[in-house]
Amino acid sequence: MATRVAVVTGGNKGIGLAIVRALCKLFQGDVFLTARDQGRGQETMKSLASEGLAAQFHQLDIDDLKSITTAAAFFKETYGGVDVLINNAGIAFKVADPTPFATQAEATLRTNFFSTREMLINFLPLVRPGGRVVNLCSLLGQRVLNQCSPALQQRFRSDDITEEEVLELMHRFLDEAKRGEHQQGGWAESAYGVSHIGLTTLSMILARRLSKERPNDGILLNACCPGWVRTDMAGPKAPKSPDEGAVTPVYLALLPPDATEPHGKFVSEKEVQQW
Ligand code: NAP
Ligand code: DDD
Repeated sequence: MATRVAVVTGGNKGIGLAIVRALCKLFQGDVFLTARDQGRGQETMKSLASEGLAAQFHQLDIDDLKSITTAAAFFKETYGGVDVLINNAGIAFKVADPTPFATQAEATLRTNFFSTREMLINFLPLVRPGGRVVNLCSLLGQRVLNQCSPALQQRFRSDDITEEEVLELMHRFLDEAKRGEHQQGGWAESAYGVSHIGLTTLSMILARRLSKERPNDGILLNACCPGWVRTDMAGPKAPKSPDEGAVTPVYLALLPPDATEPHGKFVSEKEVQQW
């Protein structure tokens, strides 16, 4: 039988690193810590080794399509596929950051939505039967959706929204943000929140597509919130440690082979949430 393999993006620190640690202990197969910066990734690999944990490393910058396709080709050639994919890499501007909203919106949607979508486009075809895909999102996305116009809420919550429509809505948000008109357009004032509205909705669409196109493969794909976690992104006042933040993503990554759910859901504290 082929060696099983798990891939974590943004694994050099924070929740991603905690997920890699947990998988090293619990996943039966090879665990890949990926990082956009080779040096930061290798430094983290050294600290994992000093803890007696055996992860493997591959460079992966999700904002760089060549980096994504190179990594995908590596996993196809070396392992014949991927068994667990955790899309953890993400960015957030600090609340007090003076960068103009439109610039924040561009950068935040780029990584959290568009680049994560590129990961899914390139890696989903590699996911083997029984595979698990976990997209790190946030309850903040849900809160921000509640602050958007009823029309936007209706579209993002509808079962018939398509990938093309989500893309169109993300581009519309960016265009309106550039003109300073996003609030008139029905959006709330949070680029990070909108990026996660997009990624959570996309996760639901891709899960429906998997069920339709690969009905017998038993792949489970979900979005989740790790909670508010003490990391460089969220700061020292957050209540959860990175290991505690890793609990829900790791639970979804290790759903047992005979599990049929959750699939296409938004999960927090290991519980399916109303979207
Ligand atoms: P973090 O400490 O800032 O770590 C983010 C990780 O993502 C870093 O490894 C970073 O790499 C990586 N990254 C960013 N852009 C990347 C790119 N283009 N390609 C590859 N890697 C990239 O953040 P965190 O708190 O651990 O957050 C991890 C995920 O959980 C994010 O998606 C975040 O939105 C989500 N989340 C976090 C919280 C929270 O309270 N912390 C709550 C809800 C959701 P570098 O070190 O090279 O920058
Ligand atoms: O929950 C999350 O997603 C974290 C923690 C909560 C939080 O303070 N933020 C969102 N997260 C990442 S850090 C950025 C802040 C935040 O709310 N920023 C304002 C915004 O709308 O982006």
